[in-house]
Amino acid sequence: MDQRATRRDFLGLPLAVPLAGLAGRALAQPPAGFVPDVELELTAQPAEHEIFRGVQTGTWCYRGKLVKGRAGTLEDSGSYLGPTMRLRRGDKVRVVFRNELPESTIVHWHGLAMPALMDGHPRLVIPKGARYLYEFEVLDRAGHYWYHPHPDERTGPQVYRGLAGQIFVQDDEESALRLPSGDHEIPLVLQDRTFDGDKQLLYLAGRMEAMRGFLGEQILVNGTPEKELHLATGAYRLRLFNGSNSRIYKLAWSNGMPFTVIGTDGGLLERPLRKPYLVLAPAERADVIVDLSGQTMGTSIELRSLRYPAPQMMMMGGGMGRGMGGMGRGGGLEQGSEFRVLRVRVERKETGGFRMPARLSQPGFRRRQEAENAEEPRVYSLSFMRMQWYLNDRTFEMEEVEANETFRAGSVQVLEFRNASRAMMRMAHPMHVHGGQFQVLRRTPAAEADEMAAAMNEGFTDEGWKDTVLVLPGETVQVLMKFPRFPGLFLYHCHILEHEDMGMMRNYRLT
Ligand SMILES: [Cu+2]
Repeated sequence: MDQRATRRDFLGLPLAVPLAGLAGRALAQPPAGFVPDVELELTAQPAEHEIFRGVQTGTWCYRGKLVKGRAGTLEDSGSYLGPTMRLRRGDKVRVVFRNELPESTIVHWHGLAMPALMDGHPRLVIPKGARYLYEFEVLDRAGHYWYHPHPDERTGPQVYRGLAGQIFVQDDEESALRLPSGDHEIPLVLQDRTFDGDKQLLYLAGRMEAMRGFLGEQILVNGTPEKELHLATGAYRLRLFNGSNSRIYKLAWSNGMPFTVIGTDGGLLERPLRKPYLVLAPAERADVIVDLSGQTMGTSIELRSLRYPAPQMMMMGGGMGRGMGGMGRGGGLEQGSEFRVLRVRVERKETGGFRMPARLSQPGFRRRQEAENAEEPRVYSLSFMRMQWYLNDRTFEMEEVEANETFRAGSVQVLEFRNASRAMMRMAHPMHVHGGQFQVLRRTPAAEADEMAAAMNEGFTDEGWKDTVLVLPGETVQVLMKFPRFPGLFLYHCHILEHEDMGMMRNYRLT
């Protein structure tokens, strides 16, 4: 019996129920055994949003409704982004997801450990008009997670049109720190988009652009162009999240302030870290404190993305040194360009300071020796051949799993990603493993000196729990993955969404 059938029996109703035949029965007769603390309805649907003043832009978006749970569990994002979910560790969550898009989709909960059937694998997509019943417990630490679609070959365009939302998980360890909160805690979703003359979204121009990954000409923060924050002379907690399809940010403050980083993808660090700049690849998150208490009124500070050398694909038959960069529509904001992300204006006086705790959390790190394969990492190559990206020397097949892609559920394993892209096709790939978080054990730089590495190295936050790690051209990165205790099919893939859609994605199986 396949797992899906098992799940269906357990629930007493099919996972994907045609809307017409449901008549609300799923909600009226919740399955026994699972008593949710939080119950949500989530719908993906076409919509319109005012991104530019006075103009409606067509989008696809998530709409949410809180059926049961604490007030504040669901927060409108104020933009085309989906509602923000605020959950607590240990919450039992039920989500009745409804697809009202003109194509199939499914929801993935990025960074959270889930049973396989709750994880949004592409084989579980539902057609327009159908529902999918999610039931899961929040097992993860306090942290900044997110949700987005995960259909095969269509994740890039669906996320691009607006289908993404944030999840903040809280726990007692975090609450005890009394970090800046309320209007002093600011989520910042970084995305790049391209608009036509009517301010409608434009996506890829073709396969060449897909190989490089989509790069938009306009930076949006929380769905807004030219974002400004009007702040007081206090300390703020910024929850940064790169929601772009393929843009890598090298973030820095225009006045030279270092970043005080307190958390990564999988929650709080052990201790705060100082970084001169911060590298944020697609899907990565960073939790930072910015202390404006020493600033004078009227000060304006920019959060910028700094220039860095981004090796790019060379055109077949094109002259040496001619990058793919110029191939995109319009162009102007290539990977590695410098630009402003947002502006901070200090406008109010505030008394009472925030004291940074010396110790933030007990991350519960594992040691390499705890891995089943401590001395024999599983090796996965990231490679390019004949206009196609590969992972583990293969492309995605819906149910396919190779011998080196099978692990014992609940085990700790060393995985090694080798970015083997060669001279003509050197790109950095943000590698994401579903099912939970990992630690970065080791980065081995490319044999030859690499300009990109020199420009990026101080901006990685490898000291915390991660679910996505940027692997530079020629670099080898070893991670210590703590697999969930749930058996079944999960994914690992490049989080450049155009690479993922192209098949730079593979299954792994937990047994
Ligand atoms: Cu990639």
